Amino acid sequence: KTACSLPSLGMDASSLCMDTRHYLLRTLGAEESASSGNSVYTALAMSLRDRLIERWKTTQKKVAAENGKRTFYLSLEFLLGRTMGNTLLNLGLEDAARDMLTQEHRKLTDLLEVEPDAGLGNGGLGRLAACFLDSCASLGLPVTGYGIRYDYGMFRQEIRGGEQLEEPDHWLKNGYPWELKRPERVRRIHFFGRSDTYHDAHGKMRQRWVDTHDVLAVPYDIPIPGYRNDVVNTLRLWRAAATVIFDLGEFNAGAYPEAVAAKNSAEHISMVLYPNDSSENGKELRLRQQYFLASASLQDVVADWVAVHGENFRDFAEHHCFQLNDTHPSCAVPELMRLLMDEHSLSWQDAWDITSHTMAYTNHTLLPEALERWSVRLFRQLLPRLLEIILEINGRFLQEVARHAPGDTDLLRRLSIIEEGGEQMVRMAHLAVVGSFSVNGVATLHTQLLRDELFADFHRLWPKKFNNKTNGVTPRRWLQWANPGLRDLITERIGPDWKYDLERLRDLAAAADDAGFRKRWAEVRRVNKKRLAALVHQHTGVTFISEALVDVQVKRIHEYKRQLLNALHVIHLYDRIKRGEAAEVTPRNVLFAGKAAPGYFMAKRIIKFINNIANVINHDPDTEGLLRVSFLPDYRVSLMEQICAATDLSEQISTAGKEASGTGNMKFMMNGALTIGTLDGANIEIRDAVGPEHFFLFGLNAQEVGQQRGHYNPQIYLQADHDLQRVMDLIQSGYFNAFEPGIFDPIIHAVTHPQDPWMVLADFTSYKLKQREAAELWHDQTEWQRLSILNTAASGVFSSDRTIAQYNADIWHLKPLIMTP
Ligand code: DL6
Repeated sequence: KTACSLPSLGMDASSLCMDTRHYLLRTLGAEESASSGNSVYTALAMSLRDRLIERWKTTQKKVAAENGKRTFYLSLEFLLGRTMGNTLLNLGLEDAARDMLTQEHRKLTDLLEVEPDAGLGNGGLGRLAACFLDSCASLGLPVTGYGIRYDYGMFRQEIRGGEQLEEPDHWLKNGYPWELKRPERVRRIHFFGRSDTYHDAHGKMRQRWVDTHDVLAVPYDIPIPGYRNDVVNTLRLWRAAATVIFDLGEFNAGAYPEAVAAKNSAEHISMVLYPNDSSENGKELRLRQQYFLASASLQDVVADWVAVHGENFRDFAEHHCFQLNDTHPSCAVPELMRLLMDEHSLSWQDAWDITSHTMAYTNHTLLPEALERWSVRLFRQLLPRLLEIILEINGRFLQEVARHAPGDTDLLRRLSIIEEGGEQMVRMAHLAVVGSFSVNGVATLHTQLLRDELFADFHRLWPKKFNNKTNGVTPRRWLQWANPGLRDLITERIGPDWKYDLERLRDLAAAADDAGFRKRWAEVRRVNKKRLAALVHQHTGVTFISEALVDVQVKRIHEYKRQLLNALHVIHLYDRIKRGEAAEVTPRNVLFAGKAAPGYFMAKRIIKFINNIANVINHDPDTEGLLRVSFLPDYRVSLMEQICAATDLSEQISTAGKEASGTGNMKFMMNGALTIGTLDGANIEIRDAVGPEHFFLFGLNAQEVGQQRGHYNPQIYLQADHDLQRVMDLIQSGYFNAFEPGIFDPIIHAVTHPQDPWMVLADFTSYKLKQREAAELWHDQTEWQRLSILNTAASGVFSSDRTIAQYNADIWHLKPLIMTP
């Protein structure tokens, strides 16, 4: 019997107010009259966290009682952004919090701005993981996320003199009220040492990993609430810590820095997120991070199993699935083998049956430079026991292939997990494919290209392993939260059911022909655009033209995403204004944002190029009221929440076949933007959903891009388009770099070179013509708003709830939790 029991927490403004005051005054020790925004934010976060914890506990009890299958989503990145707004929305406490704060003469919007983004990811892949967690919880699926708690997330970007400067992102400096440290669940991770053969108590010859240098993995749990269903799942992030803080011998000898060297070196593992989006990181520390995550997470899951079932692993595979978010966590394959064989005495065959029936791999890129390979030499040094297991997996796999295709040594060479030739390398994608029962791409075209090109040999071997799961985004954050005006207008028109089933947005299509509704739709969008204009002005000094088309390309800066194509078009618009065609140019605000990987020279030069163009255009009086160009610094989740609600034209203009899916494209569509895009990634499915006549399609398709390879001649396109020639002449003349001679030569060289893999000039003319169509349509506001509504109405299929339901139906097979009140 307990001496006292706790009442359950109230979900109204006054309970929230009491608790927030309690934390503010009694826990944080703030002054009633002069508490800072940060203290109030923290106090409110703590009261919300209490409510999350209540539901978290019941969810955990339910999961344990049902003893069903569970999925573990392993990812080096979770790009959560801010958490308070999402928590208020999902718990249904938004109005209560607003009322409470109004009484205190504070605004919720101000308080929300206090929270730094948790930027533990680079871009699409990390944000997808965050959307998936929201959907899993909202669908009541028992899914746990496992990641790394980086001390420093994605760098903060500043723009100075048009160039990107990187600043460390110390997102934890004021503490993070959404996490709970779980010191009782610390795990020990091995590095270095050697593999040792020994005889166990039964005289059986076994392997063990000895003489290791160990690091501790300390878990921090973040609650992930579902949407109004009382389910709270877990995101468990690991932080690295030293096994011994101090070397007392060194310390006593006066060698103070040396005494803490081991601690520092251990803690480096979770110090910082590698900021490369689409290229290999290739550094030893990165491999340490990958193994650290895989080992800590698997040990955690295996320990839970052993606590209940002892050493009986017979049903383990039926109860677990590990979804690998790209190859980054694919050390999980040999690590699970190691744990089962070395630590729990299973035979190779039993361990392999379990491993290869629990691992599932998602591929997110076809770009060769992003496909991870680690040198065998590094593996041998850092993870000797793992390498031994990988080599054994490969040996057995190649024997199977040889039986299947006798004498085909070229096939063996192509399929091998170990790349031969130069320095031996471990191909992580091959390891993931061989070790998994499911391999999926993230959009129809991408999966097709995986089957036909990247993994063609594997696909011939195991056709059933391959499947598609087109990405999606959570409509809670990306529509309901980001666009409350639209949310309320939609609900007023079609009722609230769409909030639980986004496909119901279809019911909105009929409203596209209702003039009164269109007017209100346009009005909501106008308010959003004003808010975005204020933000752009605040951060760049650029004043947007009111009522003008808002044309947006925000995403990582990469040559394949072709911000350059957009920039060339902007110059073309400027050129038209300057040559006296101002009357034919539709007023337009062009917005760019995105970070370049710090070591990616061309991406950084593209940022400089865009900023210089913006500077020239915005200061030329001839462009007044016609064209504004801005580069918004430090693109991140919380900025996108404002941007996507205010965009008219969404730029999805990658070279066909290069963008695996894209997810920004979906966020824009959901919020009523029209898309100009190539037949790439999920654009194809967006166009199918909204109808081809409502999508501005241009450019070569993936097949044509493939056919041009080796024969591409940009000069042909240059000579065929007078406008393009003028654009290139203007750049070449130094018009945009008057005092910085030669700085854009690399850009000129890149787009005019026959080796340009991104074929920028090939698509310029069709892009220009489609842009003209879009600009003409803008003048017909009735039609534009109609198409805007139709875009939102057709966007239901891009909810990550649909994506997750498909993962569950085809790969995970989890039983949803039903929480009884
Ligand atoms: O699947 C999420 C996201 C896709 O939408 C993007 O198209 C794709 O570029 C991105 N991939 C990466 C590459 N990382 N790796 N490996 O971020 O994934």
